[in-house]
Amino acid sequence: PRVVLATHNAHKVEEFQAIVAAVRPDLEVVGYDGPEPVEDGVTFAANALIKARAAAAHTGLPALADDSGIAVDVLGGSPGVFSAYWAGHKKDSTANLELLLDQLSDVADPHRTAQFVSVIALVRPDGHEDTVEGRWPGRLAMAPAGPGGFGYDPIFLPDGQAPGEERTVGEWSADEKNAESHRARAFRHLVPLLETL
Ligand code: ITT
Repeated sequence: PRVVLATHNAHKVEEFQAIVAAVRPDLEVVGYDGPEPVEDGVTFAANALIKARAAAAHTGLPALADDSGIAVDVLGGSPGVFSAYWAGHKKDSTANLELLLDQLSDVADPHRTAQFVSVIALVRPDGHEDTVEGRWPGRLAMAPAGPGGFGYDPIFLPDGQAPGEERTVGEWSADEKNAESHRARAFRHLVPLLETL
């Protein structure tokens, strides 16, 4: 079976292809370069559905879309759905994570807790819709580290690492991230729904 992945973010495409290949190697994930709808939802699920519906309508294929972001507890869950544009209208990862670090400059551990969130929507040609969610808990580092990943990865310290040996996701390999991430966790919930494609 084929699905179209309704994202214009090349990092997400790469991560999805690795995550899907590990679990459903028979599933062919094709890219989407059709029109980008306006993401004006106020929840991850609403925005994921907006993107998946547009790609399903445009291609006639079952469509997957991910809407994701980082939710910082001490900021009441912000940047959340506004993660891609936190520092302005331009998608600038460095500006976004620097602004977030500035906003948390007075906040020390253990109050720097945050979660990455991914909601994946599946929209089928017959109009049937599902959403699944994955969360990845951790803390924000005081400064960025590591060349890997994208977005807020260089400042995210996932839970479960040995004290003194903690690395940001920017310092993790792609394989390590794809085994643990919010996107991988959401995808696990999606697997049973893909049986019937
Ligand atoms: P599409 O809408 O085309 O899928 P996008 O990058 O605009 O691409 P979102 O609207 O879902 O996607 O914004 C997600 C933002 O949240 C993204 O730009 C990053 O800043 C952040 N983010 C999401 N997942 C992340 C991850 O795995 N690592 C680091 N940052 C992430």
